[in-house]
Amino acid sequence: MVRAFIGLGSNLEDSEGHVNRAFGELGALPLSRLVARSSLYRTAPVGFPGQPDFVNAVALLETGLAPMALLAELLEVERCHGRVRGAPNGPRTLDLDLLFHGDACIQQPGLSVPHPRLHERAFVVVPLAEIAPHQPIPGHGTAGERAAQLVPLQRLMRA
Ligand code: PH2
Ligand code: MG
Ligand code: MG
Repeated sequence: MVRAFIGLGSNLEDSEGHVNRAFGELGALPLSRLVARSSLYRTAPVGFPGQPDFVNAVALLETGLAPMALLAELLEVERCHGRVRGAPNGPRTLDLDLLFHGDACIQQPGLSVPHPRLHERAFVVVPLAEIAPHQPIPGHGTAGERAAQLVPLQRLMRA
């Protein structure tokens, strides 16, 4: 079993509902248990302006799924939430990003772990730091240290 962190994001339809349901679905994945969930955060869109604000959060799973098997499960959960792949960084009903899978370092088509841009994204680092302040972000100290360097986020709902 390894600890896997998943970033959740939604900015279409009932975003809070999509993210809250996704926590339950992550915990029900094969060989997996939901260990922690962050609060929900309301965040301004990054990288593609003019779209609705996001609801973001981070989940910690304990899982026996290998990285590619877990990725396939995440894509299937996204699909069940009506995810349609449009513009990169564009609006979505549900985005589930594999941030860390134990201490695996993976560069494969369709999967880069640790997630390559996570250290610059407050919408990932701040909820990650809430549930795992000591989690290392390679090259950037711990999640707690990195969060202190980024803008604070508006907490929408406590876990
Ligand atoms: N996801 C993106 C691009 N921009 N901005 C916010 N605030 N939250 C996101 O989850 C997000 C984003 C690509 O996945
Ligand atoms: Mg994403
Ligand atoms: Mg994604």
